[in-house]
Amino acid sequence: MTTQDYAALTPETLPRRLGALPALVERLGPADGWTVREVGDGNLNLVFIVEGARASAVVKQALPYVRLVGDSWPLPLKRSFFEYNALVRHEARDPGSVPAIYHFDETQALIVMEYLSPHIILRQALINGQRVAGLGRRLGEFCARTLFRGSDLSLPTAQKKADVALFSGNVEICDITENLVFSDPYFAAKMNHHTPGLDGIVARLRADLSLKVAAQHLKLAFTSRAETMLHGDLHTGSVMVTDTESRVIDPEFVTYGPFGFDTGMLIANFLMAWFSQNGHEQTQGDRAGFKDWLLSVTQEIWEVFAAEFARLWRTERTGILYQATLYEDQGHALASEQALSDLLGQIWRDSLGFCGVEMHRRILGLAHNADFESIADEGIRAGCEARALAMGRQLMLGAGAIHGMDAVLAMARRMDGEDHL
Ligand code: SR1
Ligand code: MG
Repeated sequence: MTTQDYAALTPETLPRRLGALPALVERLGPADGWTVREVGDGNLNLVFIVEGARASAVVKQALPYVRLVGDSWPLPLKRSFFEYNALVRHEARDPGSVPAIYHFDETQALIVMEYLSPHIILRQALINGQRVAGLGRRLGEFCARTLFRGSDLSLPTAQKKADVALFSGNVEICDITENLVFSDPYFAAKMNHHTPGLDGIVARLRADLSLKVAAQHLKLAFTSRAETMLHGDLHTGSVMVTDTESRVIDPEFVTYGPFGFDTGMLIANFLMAWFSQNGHEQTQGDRAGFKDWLLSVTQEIWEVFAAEFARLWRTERTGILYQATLYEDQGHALASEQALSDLLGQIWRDSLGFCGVEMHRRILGLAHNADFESIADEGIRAGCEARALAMGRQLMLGAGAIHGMDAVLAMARRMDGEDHL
């Protein structure tokens, strides 16, 4: 097969084209009994739920262009290969954290995987005001395990270098992040859009030269510091949940980058969920308890991340960095603890910076999030977004002086009562 053999699936063609695939037939039963729905609501891909007599599965297929924009923006199918490889590594590094993979077809750029049911997208749950038990713990562990175990702290050096080389092929996807996250929000880029009432604060942010410099320092970190395998797009739309379970999906933005990128993106999306809650109230204050829960989850993500990262440092530090031969084996365990503390401090500061740019780009750039977009009243939406924009700026410019999540949450609470329009 060549790439010319690729054809996008439709609900009508899927049973005929995949009806002989053992990965599907053996699980679902014969294809003549399948019902197929296309449910993709993301920015890039087709997602089909295939229901058979015995079970169901998901078929995710890349499109050769950006779905959100259309075929004027081509995007290579190879991102499916990178996503598959990332999922395999996530499963190995944090078993049970991602959907089970049943089949991968590189030519058709499709992955057949477990249908998570009755899961919904976490972002929608947070808009609905639904709590998820164990969410902070699960996401904190996922970040620590995948980030630690994908790095030179853990991997044999040849394997880490091979993976850096492998994932460096995900060029066009990285280009999206490099432009949409780190540059476009800070000038009037063509595809940008924002809520009309934000014009004043947007003009102020784009005239803020320190902010532009901070954004480019962060971009330099993203492009040059190949510290670990990132999920690369770890927002609340990349997590599926029930009331008690959470799974991470959709790592097609995988690349090697700084430890703090995934944690920063994730924290940003919880803070945006929090700032958006005033727009989802039915009666004034009826989201107060839920907002407290959101901040407690944000805190738990970081606390669990740091604790699990430290546990792995003490028990699994088998890579080429900070070897035990230099520290513990010399009776210098205290120096190892100091190095760990320094590294966690660096990851914290990086996380705050990445958190800030993510908050900006979801409000000013091309790809917005439903937390804010689903607030019908533009005036209320603009107020919520303005607070998030102001907080993003403080995080980017003040990262070095914000010592701990308590300070971040206090800042969010304070800003929630302010008018930044
Ligand atoms: C053109 S793609 C826009 C965004 O969608 C993806 O989910 C990533 O977040 C990307 O930045
Ligand atoms: Mg995605």
